Amino acid sequence: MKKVITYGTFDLLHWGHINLLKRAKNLGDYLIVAISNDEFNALKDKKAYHSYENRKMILEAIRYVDEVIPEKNWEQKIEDVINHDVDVFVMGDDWKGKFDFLKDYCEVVYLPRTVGISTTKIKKELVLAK
Ligand code: C2G
Repeated sequence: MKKVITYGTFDLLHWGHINLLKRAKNLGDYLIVAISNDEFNALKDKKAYHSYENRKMILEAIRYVDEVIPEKNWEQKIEDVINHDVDVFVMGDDWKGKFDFLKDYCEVVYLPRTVGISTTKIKKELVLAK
C-alpha cells in the first residue's frame, strides 16, 4: 500500500483544498492529512475559523482522506513519515523547496496551487459583501 501525507490548516474548506487532496490521493492508495492544531496555527500566525476538532471532522468526511492526524509543530514531519511508513509527501507549490529535506525519507511532490481561491480571499470578500 502506497501511503501519501500532506499538511495544512484546511480552514473554511474550499475547492482548492479538495483539488489538492484529490491529486494527493491519486499519488498513492492511502492519504494521511496532518491538520495544524489551534496551537500550531498560532505559531503560523494563522487564526482558523473552525477549531481543530471541527476541521478534523470535516476532513475525515472527504472521500480522498483515509486518516487525519494533528500537526503540532514544524519538526514532526520526519517522525511522521517514518512512523506512518509514508512513501510520498505532498504540498502545494507555494511551499516548493521548503520540505526537500524529506527527500532522504520519501518522495517529495509539490503540486500546482489552484488559482483563484484561498481562505484569505473568501474572508476578504465576505467582509466586502456586508
Ligand atoms: N492549496 C492549494 N490551492 C489553494 C489553496 C491551498 O493547492 N488555492 C493547498 C496548499 O498549497 C496546501 C494545502 O492546500 O498544500 C492546505 O493549505 P493551507 O490550509 O493554507 O495550508 P498551510 O497553512 O499552507 O499549511 O507544515 C505545512 C503547513 O501546515 C501548511
